[in-house]
Amino acid sequence: MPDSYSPRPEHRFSFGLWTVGNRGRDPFGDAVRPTLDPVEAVRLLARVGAWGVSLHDNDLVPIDATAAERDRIVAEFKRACKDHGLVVPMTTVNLFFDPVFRDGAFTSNQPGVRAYALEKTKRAIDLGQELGAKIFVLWGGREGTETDACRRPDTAIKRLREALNQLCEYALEQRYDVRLAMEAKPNEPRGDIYMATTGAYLGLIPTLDHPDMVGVNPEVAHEQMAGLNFLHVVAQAWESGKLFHIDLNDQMPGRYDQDYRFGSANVKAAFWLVKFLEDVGYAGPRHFDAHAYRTEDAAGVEAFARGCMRTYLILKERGERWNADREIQSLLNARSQDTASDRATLAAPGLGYEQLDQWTMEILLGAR
Ligand code: GLT
Ligand code: MN
Ligand code: MN
Repeated sequence: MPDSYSPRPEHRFSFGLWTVGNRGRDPFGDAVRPTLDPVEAVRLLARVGAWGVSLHDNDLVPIDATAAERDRIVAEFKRACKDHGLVVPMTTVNLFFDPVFRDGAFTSNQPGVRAYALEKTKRAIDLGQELGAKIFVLWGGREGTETDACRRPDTAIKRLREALNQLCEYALEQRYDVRLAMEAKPNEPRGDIYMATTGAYLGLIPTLDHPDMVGVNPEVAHEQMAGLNFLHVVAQAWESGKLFHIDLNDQMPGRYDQDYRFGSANVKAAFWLVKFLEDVGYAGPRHFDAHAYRTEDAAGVEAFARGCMRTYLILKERGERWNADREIQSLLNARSQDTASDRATLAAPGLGYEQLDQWTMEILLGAR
């Protein structure tokens, strides 16, 4: 039964093919779910009420496909999206799975690897344009080290900058309507990844030849892995006009990259995040980059996908309630008239944040 927490296209919820298609493989255990054909994934996403589907080049087209196979697969996928009313808001490139990328793609010491990575990425951008995607994500999961004996890290940064400049040049030459969104992660699969946090990318972007074309795609779990407050990361990206895309999921502190269902681990952090995105009017995709527990079958995967969106919408409604709560608003504004100029008067009153936080908890727990 649809209710007020049911997803609608205007909510702009999207999922990667790799998320609902995740087979539950981990470093210690094999797949527990069968391969999900991309067309099947589109059907599933339409059924649960998603608006968009995103993909890596090789989620759709196998890395060794012939040109004819590629065209057939892409045409079939486009038709499935059209038939089911799904859009492709974002695409990306897989620069981490194949052994050729074992020591990075754009930052590799082997010029042949760097050239191959650049070509593969250009083809992936072409594919994105064919599917109508205006955002192209780059996650440099293999751009890192286990030992820093391999290269000077500033060399890696220079190589990365060079690659991004060439990709922007390519998009401009082709007159493509696309912007790049850089995704950071501190580690995993590499011991250390060069661009460890979104803040690192926000520092790199102004040094590029076409900084306007490049922004960020922060992921909840990745910043939490680095021990950061994700809301503050997102706020900085937003405030500098660089929040091009966002990866929503969840994570317990101090763990490996868990990619849990959105809001399932840190409800309060998820609440502030949803409230922020809604309050500022973020208009981009609400993209879930997560996967179902390894214990799940197809029904569990569906419950996972529905749960991501439903939790978002519940938190959105709680945020509206918070904003409309008179007591909360008056407590929040209580000190904004404090214009006294002497230290003692300014330092005297308590700020009421214990009460404010408790009221927040009560809204979240359904008691207010
Ligand atoms: C991979 C990674 C994600 C990235 C994807 C984009 S792939 O699953 O864990 O965080 O967003 O390359
Ligand atoms: Mn991600
Ligand atoms: Mn992740």
